Amino acid sequence: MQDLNVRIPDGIFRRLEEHAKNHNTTPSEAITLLLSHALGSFGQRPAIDPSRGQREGARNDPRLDWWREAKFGMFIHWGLYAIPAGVWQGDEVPGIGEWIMYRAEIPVREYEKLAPEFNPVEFDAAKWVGLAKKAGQKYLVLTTKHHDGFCLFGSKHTAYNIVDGTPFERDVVKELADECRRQGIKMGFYYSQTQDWHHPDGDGNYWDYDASSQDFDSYIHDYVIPQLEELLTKYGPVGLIWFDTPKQITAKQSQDLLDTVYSIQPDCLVCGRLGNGLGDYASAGDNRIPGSLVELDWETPATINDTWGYKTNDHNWKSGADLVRKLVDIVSKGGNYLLNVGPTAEGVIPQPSVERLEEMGAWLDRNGEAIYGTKAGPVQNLDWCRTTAKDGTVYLHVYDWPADGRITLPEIRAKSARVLGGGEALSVSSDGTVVSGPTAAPDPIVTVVALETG
Ligand code: FHN
Repeated sequence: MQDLNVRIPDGIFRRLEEHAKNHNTTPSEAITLLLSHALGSFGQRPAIDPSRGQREGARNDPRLDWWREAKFGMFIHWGLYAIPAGVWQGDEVPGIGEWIMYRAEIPVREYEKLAPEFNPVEFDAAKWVGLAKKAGQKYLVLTTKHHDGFCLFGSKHTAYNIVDGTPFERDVVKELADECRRQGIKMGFYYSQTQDWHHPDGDGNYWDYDASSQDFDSYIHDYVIPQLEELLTKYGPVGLIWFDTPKQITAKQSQDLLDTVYSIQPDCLVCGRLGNGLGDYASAGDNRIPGSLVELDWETPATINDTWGYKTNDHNWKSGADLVRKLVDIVSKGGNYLLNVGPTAEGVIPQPSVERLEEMGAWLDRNGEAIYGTKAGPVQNLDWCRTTAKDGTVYLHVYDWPADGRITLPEIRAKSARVLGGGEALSVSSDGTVVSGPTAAPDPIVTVVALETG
């Protein structure tokens, strides 16, 4: 509750904790949800905005098969904002770290001075990709250009990039793309197509530029498209382009970007945040998990603490167990989880993120069979458990292990049951609806029981 800076009476806090537990969230998230209910805004904010949805025909498109199987990816927000890390001229700037230029209305000429300071000598692509692998993440999405306009790749269309504008002079997009290929992880590129606070014709910088004299269409056609062409021709096969915050982009401009991607790399996927309903898969709101099953290909992008770009003073880390439960919850409803890390200006992924990702990876080592390549499970809307399914097996992800060890599921007829992670075979009642196991939860985070039904 500290981040909200209000005192909550003990009784109410306990009820929030209970609500949080039942809804697989934290007390802070629970209060945000309750407040949004109270303010009547919840109904107007669906978890998946149709304009960031899935284009017609994509639901059965086999190009998405690798992504459907992957379920879990690593998001990386990295750029010049990692230098101020939430503090500008001695003052803490509230909000997410990568928005510091906007929140503090830092003039382009001032913010640009960060580039010659950017020298992430600790950056090691093999370490970052190795961490994603260890965490059980199957794809990685890097901010090649975020809203501040700074590019993490060498570009002939601006010198405001890591190769030409910093003492580091290394193309981290190339190093990461090569390393992903080496370690068998799909590489995706985040690219802010609408907001660009550095480009005179980009969206969002109202403190330096006068919107009425901007030429946004020229920015799209003479800058964004040529940069996309670079990203799609210089770094080998690209798994996906993760566009973001469509805002003023028109249907024609979104279509032009889509055509650019498909014409160069037909297999490259495009995230729903391209806008105008044209994405290959839908994108939920940040940190938003739909309340129930969604019949689309969709993804929740999410933070481990409360920021995407690194902030020195954000220590509000979700626990490893909470993150595992969020992954399970999302997968049980048919979605993917894209979980973010925000490396420091030196190029180091913060240790609390490393620890949590390793904890998730250890859980996935035991239980990955119930996550990768599965579909949403046949039983939804249970408090104590989530379900996923594949090939004649239903997986029960049990949050609250029953004290008597008996699990009853009238909707399912099991022929046999086993606990994942080397656990024992469980006995099944003759009608296949009751499974009996140990009285103590076999897995301290979430126990998965595989029911053979086929
Ligand atoms: O404005 C961005 C934000 O900085 C961050 O990149 C997130 C990640 O999903 N997307 C936008 C807000 O939704």
